[in-house]
Amino acid sequence: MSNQSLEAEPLNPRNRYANARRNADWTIDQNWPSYSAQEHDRWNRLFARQAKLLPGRACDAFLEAKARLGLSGSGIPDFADLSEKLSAMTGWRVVPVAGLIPDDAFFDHLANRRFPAGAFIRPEEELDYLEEPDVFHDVFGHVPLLANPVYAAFLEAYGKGGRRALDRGQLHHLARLYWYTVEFGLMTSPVGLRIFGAGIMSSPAETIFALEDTSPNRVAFDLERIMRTKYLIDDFQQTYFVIDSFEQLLHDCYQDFAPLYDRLRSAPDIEAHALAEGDRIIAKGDFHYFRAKGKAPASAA
Ligand code: HBI
Ligand code: FE
Repeated sequence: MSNQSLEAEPLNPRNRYANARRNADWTIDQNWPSYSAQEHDRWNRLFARQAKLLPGRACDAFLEAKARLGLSGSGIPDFADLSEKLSAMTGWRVVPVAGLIPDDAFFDHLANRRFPAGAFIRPEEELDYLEEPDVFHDVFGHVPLLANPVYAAFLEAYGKGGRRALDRGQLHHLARLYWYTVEFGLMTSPVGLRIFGAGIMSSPAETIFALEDTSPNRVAFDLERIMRTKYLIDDFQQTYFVIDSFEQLLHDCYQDFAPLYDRLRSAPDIEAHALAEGDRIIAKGDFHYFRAKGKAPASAA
């Protein structure tokens, strides 16, 4: 090996799409043939782990859609193929991006039923937790529910609402709605609580924690309360919110947000661990997990 190659900047192992040429709408070429056997194998291992854990824990709509879309443990999906199947169901397509994209571009895609999904797969050393959404978080975690017509309508409405929130400078309020539903939402079922949030769905540890641990609060969904609630991005949630159905989620969000945003301007934020006046409490957390990490707030439990 010449010493020249020793100095060469190693390809960004974390995300080999980071410097990919991108389109004006921030999409890139997934270049599906470029995935290595190691990258496909990593997808397969992540998939197999969740496929074993999720029956009895993921909501039926997710499990049914995952099967209907043919998502399997046989390699990273080709977004073009996946989009053909998905668009025939609800008109949604999956478009490849290199990582997080600007808010306005993100919302514009959602408002047009295009889900921006990271094309890279996490490196081996980040198998269990990663900051930025990779192909497993986005395609395994988020995409299946886009095959559900009611959830599909909700996410399109979220995209349209996102552009309005940006114009009002209140994106942080709307981002909480996304965080506590699309990313970390739970739902009731006749046989107990079930997962629908992608951040939980794609994480083996949080799949168990969100449903079975006594540490977090679990509170019934309330739109205005959620939009006042702060969240942590680097650990499990201290409070999970629970919807009864996607119909309820769509119905509760199908309102003129203007008066809501006006009230929110003057409403104090609610801490991630706190219970609030009017909460319909499903489970009050004992915070032992957070206390053990020295993260339990003084006033919690
Ligand atoms: N970009 N690729 C990608 N994925 C996201 O989930 C994402 C994003 N940009 C902005 C964003 N999310 C959030 O700021 C909004 O949900 C508020
Ligand atoms: Fe996500």
